Amino acid sequence: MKYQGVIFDLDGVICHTDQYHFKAWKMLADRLGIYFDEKINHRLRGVSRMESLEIILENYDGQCTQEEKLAYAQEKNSSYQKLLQQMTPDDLCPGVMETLESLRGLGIRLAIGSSSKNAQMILEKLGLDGFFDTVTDGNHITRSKPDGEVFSKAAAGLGLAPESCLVVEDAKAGLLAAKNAGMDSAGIADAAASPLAAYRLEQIGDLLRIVV
Ligand code: B16
Ligand code: MG
Repeated sequence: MKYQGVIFDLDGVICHTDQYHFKAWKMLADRLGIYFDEKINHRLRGVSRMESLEIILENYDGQCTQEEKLAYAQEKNSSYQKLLQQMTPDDLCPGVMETLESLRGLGIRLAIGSSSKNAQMILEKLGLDGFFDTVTDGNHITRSKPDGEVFSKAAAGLGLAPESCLVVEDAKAGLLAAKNAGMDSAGIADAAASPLAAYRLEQIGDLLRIVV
């Protein structure tokens, strides 16, 4: 087997929560009179909540204190968590469940490596609570993607060396994080065309021929 473990990013790989992130940030931005659109939202993929807020505030004319920033991030997260309540196992990306089951059948260890502090809630809504051998998320790290910490911790949780793990990512920040953690990565969606990715996934099931 070429890899003994596969570490999956969550948002954009296992499911799509970007629409909910967008709606929740848009509500905050509109309230504060800040211009925000889908293009700016795209820059938020894979980066932490506070870093996302800083990107949004690039279009803010006023000044804000650290206390106000924390309150804004909290406001966005409350809206986001309300939107997440509508998620069900039907929100899994196509082919994900079959691919996870097949990889497990091959003896591959499976992890989540996500920047999100809401990863546990999302996994529960998707019916994947307790499914992964280990879950490393935004609550377990001090440095967000593109730092490699989230994937290094996930590999440690699997009990595997970095070179035995393959990372699956949809965002540039995540591909860089895999590189910084010393791991190969497979890019899906927008990340598929990136030269940072060792493999290009047209669909998630392509992983089955990569890992063997
Ligand atoms: P939260 P991933 C990331 O998840 C999202 O892609 C990114 O847009 C979001 O800002 C980040 O989680 C933090 O999310 O506010 O829920 O802690 O792609 O690393 O699974
Ligand atoms: Mg992602």
